[in-house]
Amino acid sequence: MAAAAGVVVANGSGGADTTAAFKEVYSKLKEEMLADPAFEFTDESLQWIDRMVDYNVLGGKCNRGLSVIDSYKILKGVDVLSKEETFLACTLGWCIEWLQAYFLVLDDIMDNSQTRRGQPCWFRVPQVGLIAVNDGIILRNHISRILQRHFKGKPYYVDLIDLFNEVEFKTASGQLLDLITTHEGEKDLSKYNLTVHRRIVQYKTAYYSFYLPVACALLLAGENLDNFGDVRNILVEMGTYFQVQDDYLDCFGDPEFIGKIGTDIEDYKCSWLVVQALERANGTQKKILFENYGKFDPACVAKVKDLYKELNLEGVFHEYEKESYNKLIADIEAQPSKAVQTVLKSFLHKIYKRDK
Ligand code: DMA
Ligand code: MG
Ligand code: MG
Ligand code: MG
Repeated sequence: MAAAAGVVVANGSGGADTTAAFKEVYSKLKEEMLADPAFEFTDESLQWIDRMVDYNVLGGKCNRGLSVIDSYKILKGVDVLSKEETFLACTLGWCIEWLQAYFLVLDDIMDNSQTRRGQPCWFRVPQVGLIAVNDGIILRNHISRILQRHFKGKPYYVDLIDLFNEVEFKTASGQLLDLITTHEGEKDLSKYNLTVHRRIVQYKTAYYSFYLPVACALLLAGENLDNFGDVRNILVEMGTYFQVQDDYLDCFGDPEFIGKIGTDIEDYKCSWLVVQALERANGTQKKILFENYGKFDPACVAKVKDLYKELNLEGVFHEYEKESYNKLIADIEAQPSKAVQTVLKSFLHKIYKRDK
């Protein structure tokens, strides 16, 4: 039942043709969701889903989704995919973007955030509020509907379902750690360290953002994921590096440019920055951190940010960024397959030194 998109992808990594084909598949998938025979839509529910899906699934960089197509081409060793292959790769890419939308809608409620992708968080939109919780559940269900419609009958269908389920479980468990760490022992900063941080970010970010796109491409290419443990470990490392960037941008990024206003200091998050600050602060500086971290008062937030600057955390981050990059490149070059090396390097180059 996999209808072709009508566009052949014929260029390199994330190019204009890939993006155009990808966008076209979005329209088709959304139309299918709005005509799902399992539900008798009313005019209102149809309009709601149409707007809700556009609002939350679109507007991001689509790095995760586009990586499925790029990775699949590299693994197959071709520049051009057939219409059918293009459609399937784009569809899996969109399933990841849908998964991301589902997590972000709920993450913004839990993190009490204001903006996302340059607009108010979905739950802040008038008349939405906590209906956003159910919208998150709908977005998750769309993924199962899309997979069933386009992949049921493929030899790798069960593996695909298992993959999405496992990655969703890991992410939700990471979100749990992220959220309970902030209350544990009533705001005790001395519990925050790199080990705690690492566990949180691997689960909440790395699996769905990095492992999942490549694993989707591997399944499309007919591979058995059990044979790619090393690749998985490298992607989890890359995802850790990506979340450190996210933590850095939460404080030092330009909200206008990154499209979201940081909340990590107010939310008492176990951010990479606070962990680094704790490792470097003297007694007086620690006192400032303990007294001001996790407070909504803008004056307290400003004191924490001033301390981060005093401790030169910008410099510490840039050093970390270089080291992570070099280590990842070395691990990637130790991989036996040239195609796998290219997949991993192309993903790394999409995020290295990102400012968004
Ligand atoms: C992101 O953590 C993790 C998921 C699963 C959405 P975060 O709250 O740091 O993300 P953001 O900075 O985008 O709100
Ligand atoms: Mg958040
Ligand atoms: Mg969060
Ligand atoms: Mg963040």
